[in-house]
Amino acid sequence: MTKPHILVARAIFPEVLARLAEHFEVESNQEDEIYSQQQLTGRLQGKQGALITGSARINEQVLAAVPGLRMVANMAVGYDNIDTAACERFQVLASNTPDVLNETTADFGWALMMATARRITEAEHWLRAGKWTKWRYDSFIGPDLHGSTLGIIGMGRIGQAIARRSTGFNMQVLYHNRSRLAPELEQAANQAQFVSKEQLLRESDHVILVLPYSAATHHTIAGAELALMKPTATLTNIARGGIVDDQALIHALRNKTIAAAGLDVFENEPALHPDFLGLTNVVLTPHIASASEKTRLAMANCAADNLIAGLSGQRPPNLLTSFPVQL
Ligand code: 8YV
Repeated sequence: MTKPHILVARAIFPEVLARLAEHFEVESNQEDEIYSQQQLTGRLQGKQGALITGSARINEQVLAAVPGLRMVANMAVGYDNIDTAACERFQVLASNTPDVLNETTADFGWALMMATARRITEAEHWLRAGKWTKWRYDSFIGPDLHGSTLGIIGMGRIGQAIARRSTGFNMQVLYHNRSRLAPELEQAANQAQFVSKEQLLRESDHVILVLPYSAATHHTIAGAELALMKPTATLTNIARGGIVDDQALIHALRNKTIAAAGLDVFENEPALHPDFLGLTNVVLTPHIASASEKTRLAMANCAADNLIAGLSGQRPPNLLTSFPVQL
């Protein structure tokens, strides 16, 4: 029996590529070229499956141009790059990689939130520039984390992992979510309290965004929302850039209507709004929240597991589409 042909659209761990090669004829992009949509469509010709990341957009146009495609496996939990409704119409299976990255991403959310509140990168840049000539009582002072109120917008599995970590900091946790969690999950999430977005923004000292991106969550945080926040508050975004209106955030940071922001994701990443670079009260990282060796390997293997299952007629463990899986 001939093996199905797949595209691995970005560079991945060689051991995962070797695993895939046992099941498939693999065309891989180990040079890690960023394909345009046109190049992606060209590379997908003759392929039954693809392992992709957030940089590949699977939409109506791509699906219409690749009639033989049967499955796309995203190496990410967020799948705003995949039009799942179009996948349903074209009967192309789609999967993501939930759970394997929860704890690593929660760790990073804390790291970014702490660096933001305690001005770690700003202080380091100052030190490296040779400006440290004396200690001052008010050098790089910022808000405390311990004993403060943490506001989590998006209380899925990663949000809950962030909340659990807050017990050691003796924080009160507020959350806002599409729906309220079951009481036992709220209890486990440091007794998190379900509140409106407005109450959360008004009362939190540190707000962290962990919600999925969609048309419904586009600019969840824009000018009106930033205006509700305390001038001493921080905002951390580890979700997707489009959840925050960059222009409004830059305005708030510049005018110090909020204290600081920590951003791992941006509206047009990897191109970020140039004004962020001129601000000292923002910590900027290049979309690395899931970047521990163990987790990235687990994500790649999870995407591979899904693809292997789907293209052999079995139900992929992390299926996003609802039509029946067939060979
Ligand atoms: C990925 C992420 O590294 O899982 C997600 O949704 O944002 C990250 O963990 C990135 O999207 C690569 O596809």
